[in-house]
Amino acid sequence: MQKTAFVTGITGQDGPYLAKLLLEKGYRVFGLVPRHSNPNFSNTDYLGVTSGIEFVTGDLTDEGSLLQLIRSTRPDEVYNLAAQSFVGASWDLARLTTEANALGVLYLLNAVKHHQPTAKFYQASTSEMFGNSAEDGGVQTERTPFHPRSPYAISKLYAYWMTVNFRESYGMFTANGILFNHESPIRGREFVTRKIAEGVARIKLGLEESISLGNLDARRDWGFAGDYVEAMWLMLQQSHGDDYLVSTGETHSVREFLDAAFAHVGIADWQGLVKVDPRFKRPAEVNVLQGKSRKAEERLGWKPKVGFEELVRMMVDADLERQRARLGEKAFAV
Ligand code: NAP
Ligand code: F7E
Repeated sequence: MQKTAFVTGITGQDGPYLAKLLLEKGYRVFGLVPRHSNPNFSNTDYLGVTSGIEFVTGDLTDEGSLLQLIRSTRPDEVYNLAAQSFVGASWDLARLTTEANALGVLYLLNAVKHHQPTAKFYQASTSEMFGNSAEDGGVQTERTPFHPRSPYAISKLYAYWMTVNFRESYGMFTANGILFNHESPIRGREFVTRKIAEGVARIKLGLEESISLGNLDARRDWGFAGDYVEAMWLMLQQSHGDDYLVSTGETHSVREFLDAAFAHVGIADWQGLVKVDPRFKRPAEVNVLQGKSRKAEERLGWKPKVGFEELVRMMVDADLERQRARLGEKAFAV
C-alpha cells in the first residue's frame, strides 16, 4: 500500500529534502504552500522534486484550511516543517512568529486529531529552545533544561510541549525532532552560513567587496539538511512517538565558518573582507550550541554523514555555480 505524507514548509529548506526522500521511498507527497501572489518553487526545483509533489494551498494560521486539508488528503504521516524560522526577525515579528509557530501547531494537531487520529505527527523542534542552558560540560542532550532566548524559541517551546501533550492526552503518535542547525545549498539567504557562502562566492568573482555580519564568536553545531530529514523519517517509523535530539556533536564559531569558506576559494587573509555591523547582532544571543544525539544513534540508527568542512565546501561551490550562471546569463543578454 502506498503511504501518504502531508508536509508543511515544502518550499523552505527542509521540505524539499524531505520530499525527495519520501518520493524515493514511493510515498504520495502533499505539500502545503501558503498563498502568495508569486509562489516560489526554486528550492523544490533545485532538488528536482516539484513535479512529484501535489501542492495544496493553506496556512498554519488558518485552522479551517488545515481541517479541510487533513480530511481530504488522509495522510499516514504529517511532517510539520512550516514556521517563521528566522530567529533574528522574531523580535520584530513576535506575534506573527507566535501565531505560526505556536498556535499553528495546535491547529494542525487538532486537525489531525479530528480527521486522521492514526496519522504519525512530526514536529520541527529546535536546539534554540535550550538557549544558553547546558549540562554535561556545555553539551546539550534531551535532558538539558530549556531556557529560550528569543520569541522564536519561545514559540517553538509551546509547540514542543503541545506535541508531547497530544501524545500524553490522546494517545496520538507524535514526535519532536530537536534539531540543531542544519544547512545546505538551498538554505535561506539571510541565515549566516548561506550569507557567508554567497558572500564568499561573490567576492571571489569580483562582484562584491565585503560581507557584513553580526556576532562572529557565536558557536553552532552545523549539520547537513539532507542527513537530518532522514532522522525525521526514522522517528515516524518507530512503534511509538518520542522526542529525539539530532546534531553532529561538533561546534564551530561563525569565524571558523568564515575561515573554511574563504580557504576553499584560496583566500587566507579575509579579515579586511568582513565588516561587523551591529544591525546583525541580536538582543539576546545563544552563545554556544553543541548536541549529543546518542538517543537518535542508538534507537534510530541515525548518524550524520556530511562533516563541517564538506558542508562548507558544498555550500560555497553551489553559490559559485549560481553566481557564474547569473554572469553567463548577463553576458548572453548583452
Ligand atoms: P525555512 O526554510 O524558513 O522554511 C519555512 C517554510 O515554512 C517555508 O516553506 C514557508 O513558506 C513556510 N511557512 C511559513 N509560515 C507559514 C504559514 N503561516 N503557513 C504555512 N507555511 C508557512 O525553514 P527550514 O530551515 O526548512 O526549517 C524547517 C523547520 O525546522 C522550521 O519549522 C524551523 O523552525 C525548524 N528548524 C530548522 C532548523 C534549521 O537549522 N534549518 C533547526 C531546527 C528547527 P513561504 O516560504 O512560502 O513563506
Ligand atoms: O545564526 C550569528 C547569529 O541565523 C547563527 C534557524 O534555522 O537554527 C537557525 O537559527 C548564528 C547566530 O541561525 C550573522 O547571531 C552572526 O548566533 O544562521 P542563523 P540560528 O539563529 O542559529 C536554529 C536551530 C533554528 O531553529 C532556526 O530556525 O550566527 N550571526 N552574524 C549571524 N546570523 C545571521 N543570520 N546573520 C548575520 O549576519
